[in-house]
Order: sequence, then structure tokens, then C-alpha cells
Amino acid sequence: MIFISLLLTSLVLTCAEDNSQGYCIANEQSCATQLEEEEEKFIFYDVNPPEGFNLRRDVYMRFAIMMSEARKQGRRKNWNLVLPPWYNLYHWKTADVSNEPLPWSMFFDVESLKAFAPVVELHELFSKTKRKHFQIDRLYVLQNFPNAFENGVFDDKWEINTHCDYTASFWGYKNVTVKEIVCVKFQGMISKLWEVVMQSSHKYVMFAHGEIPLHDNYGSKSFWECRKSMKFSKKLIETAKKYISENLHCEGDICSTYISVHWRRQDFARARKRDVPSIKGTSTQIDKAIKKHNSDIVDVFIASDAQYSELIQLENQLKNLGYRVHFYSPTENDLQELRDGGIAIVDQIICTHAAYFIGTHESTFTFRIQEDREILGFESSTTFNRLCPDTGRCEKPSKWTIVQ
Ligand SMILES: Nc1nc2c(ncn2[C@@H]2O[C@H](COP(=O)(O)OP(=O)(O)O)[C@@H](O)[C@H]2O)c(=O)[nH]1
Ligand SMILES: [Mg+2]
Repeated sequence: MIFISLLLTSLVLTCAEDNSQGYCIANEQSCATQLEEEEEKFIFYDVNPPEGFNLRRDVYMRFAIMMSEARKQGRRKNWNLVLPPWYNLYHWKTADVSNEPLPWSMFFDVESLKAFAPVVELHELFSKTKRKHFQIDRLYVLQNFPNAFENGVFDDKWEINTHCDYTASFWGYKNVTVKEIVCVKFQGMISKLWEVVMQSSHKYVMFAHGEIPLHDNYGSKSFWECRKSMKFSKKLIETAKKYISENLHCEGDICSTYISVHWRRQDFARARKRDVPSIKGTSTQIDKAIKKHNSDIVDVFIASDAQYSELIQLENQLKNLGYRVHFYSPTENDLQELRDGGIAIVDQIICTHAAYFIGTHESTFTFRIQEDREILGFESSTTFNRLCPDTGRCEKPSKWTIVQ
């Protein structure tokens, strides 16, 4: 573990040096023109290590929209976004599939991502530069301001900080290093990050804690355009569609033959007891929802991170109520090929196509399913449903409906 603390003096020197190397005010036209004529440049980012796959997908969207919006305005045309490899994710527990950094093409249709924003996989950059050792010029470690509502208001702002603790790690690549680390307190919209980027004329700039900047406009038209471009890889779509066809008897995109449930357990069952039901409460709620939506449905698909013993209990209870219960159980071969990340996506795709979906409150895994259902054109009432706790308040889920 490398802990880096930076001294104010070195930062002052760095900034002074940058001023002489082409520092300019980000919004000035002369500045934009001057820089855009330059060589290609790259923004790297990373996310707080414990964050899961589906929050990371949202962080990607913030950066991708930032790149795409700048280009739409005819600016920053020489800047590209490097897709951070998927590495060492906290929830990916299958021990025997090797823990190597995975490219985005394992999970997504990268050509579709590229049609929305100027993105490149890290391995593409390695082969472009033909270097054995890759050095990032400057890494900004983003931090929250200690008090987000100073003087009672939430302002968009950033400020260089004197120090921060940061464990330098580059997706397991030992041949990636960084020349200089700068700590930055940041809050507000991601487009403001351009001001930080334009602090220097470096070619390779990275942000750690990319989850700190927020969407400029959550749920906007650009948001949905970006979201639509996040198509899954062909392999994952084919695997899910084959499962649906063979087990749930549906060939199209909008199925009427089954309902799906995202039953988030693990940390949610431990730490969010007030938001999630017991096993018994889960089966009762599923039964009620089916009777209300379409009592002819007998097939229930469950996506879950629950332990095997919990799944069996839920399955038995639903069977006793007369339902056929389905789980996607990958073979050893599937697991080797798709990895934990791909298996979770297959679960998501199967949930997406169901006649009716019930999710888990405040799970980003659930949110991503709801978005895909919006994109496919499901009636919102079949999508924005949640499992409630056995007792107490059950807040209605927020409806993030599509904007065309
Ligand atoms: N296969 C599978 N994995 C799941 C399911 N629910 C959660 N997980 C795993 O747990 C992780 C949860 O983290 P995240 O994606 O951040 O979603 P959130 O924590 O529910 O907001 C997922 O990325 C999956 O790896 C599920 O229904 N099926
Ligand atoms: Mg999470």
C-alpha cells in the first residue's frame, strides 16, 4: 500500500509551472481552439473500490456524457475517455475464476459505446502507444468537501487540497504508474471537471473517486441517449435470450409469460432491514403482485445474490403457492466464460423482458433493469415496483421514465 501525502509547497510549484506551460481559462474560446489543435489526449478515471458494478455503470455515464456534450459544443475534440478495466470487484466472489482486469467488451458492445462518446479500452491505448511502461501524467484524487452545504447552499466548486490519502492502484497493472498526484476537493456537476482537466497541458490525466462529480442533468435526453448506447455484449444477450426461450417460453422482447423479481440479499438483508422483507414476506408479496397483475402467470424468475439455502426456502414457499420458480444457474463453463459480472447481467436481461418486474429498494442493480425496461417500452406500472419490508413504511419507488 502506498500512502501519498502531498505538501502545499510542491503543489504551488506545480501550478506555477503549468501556468507557463499553457494554462488558460477553461471557458475562453482562444483557449479551446489552442488546445483542440493539439495531439490526442486521454482522461482516465477510477471509482471508490467498494462500489459495485451497477453504480460504476452510472459513473461511466457521467464521464461519457461529459465527453459527448463537449464535442457537441465543438470543444475538447482531442480528448478521449479511457474505459477503466473491471478489476477486483468486491461482489465478484467466485474464487477460481482468475482475477485479471477485464475489458468492457466482456460485458458491453463497445462499438455502441463509441458511437455515443469518444471512448477507448485501456488495452487499445497500450497497443496504440506500443509502450511497455505507461505513465499517467497527473492523477487528481477527488475528495468531498467536509461540509457540502457551506453557508446553507450547495455550490458547484473545486479546490486544490494540501493532502489526501490514496492507495495508488491501476487495475492490477504493475506497468502503469503516475508522475504526479494532486488532491482536489470537488462538488457539483461533472462538466465542471473540465476546469480541472484544463489546469495543465498534459496528455494523460486521471481522476480517482470518479463517483464524486454528479450528472449535469440526470434523466435528460442525453442521459437516455447514453443509456441506450450501453448495450450488452452479443454473447450475454444470446445467453439470456436462449434461457428465456427454453425456460420461460417467450421469443420476443416484451414477454407476457413470466414475472421477474430482483431479490437483493447479502449486505441489503443485513444492513437495510427496514427496506427488505423476510423470505416469507417476499413470497407473499410476489403472490399478491401476480394475482393483481395477471393471475394466469405461473412462472416466476428470481434474480438474486442470496445464499443457496435462502433461495431454496423462497423456492419452496412459492412452489407451495402453485408457482414454477426459475433461477439462472450457470454451468462451470458459463462461469469461466461469462464471469460473475456476466452472470449478473444475464440475470438482469432475463428480469428486463418479464411481463412484470419487482425490484429491491435503492439497489442500482434494480435501477439498471428498470432503465432497460423503459427503453424497451414497457408500461411504467409493470416496472417501478419494489419489495416492501414486512412491517413499517414502504416508500413508493421513484419513476425515472424515459425521455425521447
Ligand atoms: N447474479 C446476480 N448477482 C447479483 C444480484 N444482485 C446483486 N448481485 C451482485 O451484487 C452486486 C451488487 O452491487 P451493485 O451492482 O452495486 O448493486 P447494488 O449494490 O444492489 O446497488 C452486483 O454487481 C452483482 O455482482 C442478482 O440478482 N444476481
Ligand atoms: Mg452497490
